[in-house]
Amino acid sequence: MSSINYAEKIPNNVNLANDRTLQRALEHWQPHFLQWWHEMGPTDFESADVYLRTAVSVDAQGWAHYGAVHMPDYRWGIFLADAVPDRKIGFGDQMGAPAWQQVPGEYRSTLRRLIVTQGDTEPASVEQQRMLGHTCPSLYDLRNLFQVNVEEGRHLWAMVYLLHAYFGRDGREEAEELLARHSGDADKPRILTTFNEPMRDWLSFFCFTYFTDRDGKYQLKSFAESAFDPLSRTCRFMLTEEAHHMFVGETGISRVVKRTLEVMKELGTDDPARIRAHGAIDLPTVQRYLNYWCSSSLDLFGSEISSNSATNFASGMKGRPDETQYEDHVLRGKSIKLLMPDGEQDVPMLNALNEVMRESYLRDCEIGLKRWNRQIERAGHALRLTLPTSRFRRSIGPWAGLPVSPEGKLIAKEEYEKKLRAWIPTETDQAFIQSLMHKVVAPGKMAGWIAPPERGINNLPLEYEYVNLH
Ligand code: BYC
Repeated sequence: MSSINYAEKIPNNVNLANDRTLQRALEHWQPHFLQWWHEMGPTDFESADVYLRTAVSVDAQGWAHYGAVHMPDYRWGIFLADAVPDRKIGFGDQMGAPAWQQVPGEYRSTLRRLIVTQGDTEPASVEQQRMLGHTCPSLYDLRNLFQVNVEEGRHLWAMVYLLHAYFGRDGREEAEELLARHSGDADKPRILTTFNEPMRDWLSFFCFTYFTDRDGKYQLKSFAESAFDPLSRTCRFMLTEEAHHMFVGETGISRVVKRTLEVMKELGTDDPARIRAHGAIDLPTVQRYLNYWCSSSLDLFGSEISSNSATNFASGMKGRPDETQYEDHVLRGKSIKLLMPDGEQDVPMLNALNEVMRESYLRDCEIGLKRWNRQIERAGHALRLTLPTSRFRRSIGPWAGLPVSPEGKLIAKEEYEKKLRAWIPTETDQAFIQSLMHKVVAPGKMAGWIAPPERGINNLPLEYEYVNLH
C-alpha cells in the first residue's frame, strides 16, 4: 500500500518528489488555488478551528485523521487508490487489453474534456455553498458543511493532478481555467447546469448533497472503471470521501422530517400554515425542494440519446457504475426501447447509456425516500414523499422544455405552468425557508426547524465544539 508523504508542500502518494517538473508546475498552481479558496470559499471562517478529517492513507480502514484545523491550512493533496497489478480494460471494444498508463493520442481531447467537466463541479459546489456558514443550524452542521467544502477542494486537486501530469500545456491551462470560471457568473459560468444554481438555504444544501453529490457518486463510479488507469485510481479514492457528503444530505433531510413530525404531533395538525407558524417546514414544502433538486440533477446525466456516451464507452474511457454487475461489457448490437416525446424508440444501447445510468441513479435515490417515508408512516400520516420521473422539468435532452408532470405525463403547457407552483418551491416558500435561516452556534444547540442528529462526529458527543469560532 502506498503511504502519503506529508512532509512535502503538496501531500501526495504519487511520488511527486521524483518528478521535479510536475512538482514545480503543481507548486505554481497551489497559491492560485489558495487565493481562489480565500476569495470564493466559505466566507469569514478562515480563523475558525474546524474539527475536520484529513485523508492520511488510502487504506479503507483508518484512511483519515481527525483534528482541529484552520481551513486555509487544510492539507489538500493528491491521493490515488493503490494500483491493481496488471489491470485490464473491463469493457468496450478494447476489453481485455492492458489498462492505459498514458493517454492514447486519439482520446486525448475527449478525456481532457471529461476530466475538466468533472473538475469544474468541485470548486463550483464550494462557490455555491460559500454563504451558508452564516445561517448554520448548529455547530455540527457547520462542521459538516466545511468538511464537504474542503473535500470538494481536494477533489479539484485530484483532477488538476491528472491535467498537469498527463495533458501537458493544455492541461495546465485548463487547471487555471478551473479557478477562473465561477458558479452563476454571467460571463464565465461553471460548465454544468446545476452548478450555476444559487444555494441560499440549508434545505437546498441537504437536497444538493443528497441528489447532486449522488450524481457525483455515479460519475465517479463510471470513471473508476475507466481504461485510463490514473483516472480510475483517482476516482476510486474520491468515492471514499463522497459517501459522507451523501450522508450529510440523507440525514439532513431525515432530521428536517423528524422535526416536522414532532411539531405536527405537538399541534395535532398537518396544516402547513400552522406548522410554519411553529417554525418547522411542512412536508409539502420538503416535497417541492426534493422535486427541484432531483430534477436539476437529472440533467447532469446528459441527453437520453448521446453519441458521446457511445464513444466514451466503446473506447473504454467511461464505463457504467459497477461494470462487473453486467453480463455484456461490449454492447455492440444491443438496443433498448426508450420513451421519447413522440413515442417509444429503439435506441442502440451504446447511445442510451446516459439514460441507463439516470434510471439506476433514480433507483439509488429511492433509498432515502424509503427511510423518510418510514418515519412519516410510523408517525401515522398518509402523505408519502416521492421522486419526480426522469422526464420532469428537464433542460437537457429530448424532454427539455416540455410540459411533463412529476409523474411523467405530457400535459398542456398552460396546465403545466399553473401547476408548477405546486411542484417546485415558490417565491413564498423560499422566503419562508429563508426566514428560518439563523445561525445557531452554541455547542449542542439546534435550530428549531431541524432535529438533532443521532450521534456526533467520530464518536464525539453532540455537545462537542465542532467549530471553535474564537
Ligand atoms: N449542463 O451527449 P450529451 C460531482 C453538454 S457531479 C450543461 O447530452 P454526454 C459533484 C455536454 O457537456 C459529477 N451541459 O451528454 C457533485 C456536451 O457538451 P460538449 C460531475 C450539459 O456528453 C456535487 C453536450 O451537452 N461529473 O462530481 O454524453 C458536488 C452534449 O452532451 C449537461 C461529470 O459530469 C448539463 N447538465 O454526458 C461536487 C462527469 N449535460 O462536450 C461535485 C464528466 C450535457 O458537446 N462529464 N451537457 O461541449 C460527463 O461524463 C459528461 O460530460 C456528462 C454529459 C455526463 C455531463
